[in-house]
Amino acid sequence: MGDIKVGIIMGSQSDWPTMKEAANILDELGVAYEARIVSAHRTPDRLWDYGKTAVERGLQVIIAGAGGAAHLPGMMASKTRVPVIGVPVQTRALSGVDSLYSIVQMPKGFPVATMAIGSAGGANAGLMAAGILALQDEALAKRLDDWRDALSASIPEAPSDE
Ligand code: RP5
Repeated sequence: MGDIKVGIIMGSQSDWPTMKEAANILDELGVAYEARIVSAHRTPDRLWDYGKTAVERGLQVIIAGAGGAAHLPGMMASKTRVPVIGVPVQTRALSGVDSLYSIVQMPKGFPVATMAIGSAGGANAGLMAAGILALQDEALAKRLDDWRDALSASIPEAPSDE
């Protein structure tokens, strides 16, 4: 099994700015990951191979982002028991509500942990993945606690005019 425990997959190059939010968080927390373009519609065989080999390759969390008819996270969840975190990418036509509905409403038996639409969802997917891995990694748990404390400390108690 490899050192990479998180797979970040996305339907298109155009999803990368959103999914890079997850990658940035994982970089900050010192979590190794891989990033791949895996499209449910354009590269279905790649999706199947990725899902089929995820467990044996040692992946413990898959973060999957897609926009529009966003079938990638659900299809990946149907192919592997590795937990899938879904990120609905914001779209021009329907603002990402299409992506959200495509990802969140999974049938019983094949869950996708669905994040918020867009960049906040991307970042939160990274934090969620880190939180899952931190259950069995004390050093990562400490880094994640420190990250959360720093965020809290950065929030002022009173609003300013600037
Ligand atoms: C989806 O279609 C992708 O996940 C992306 O969000 C959307 C648009 O893809 P491009 O046309 O930009 O490649 O499959």
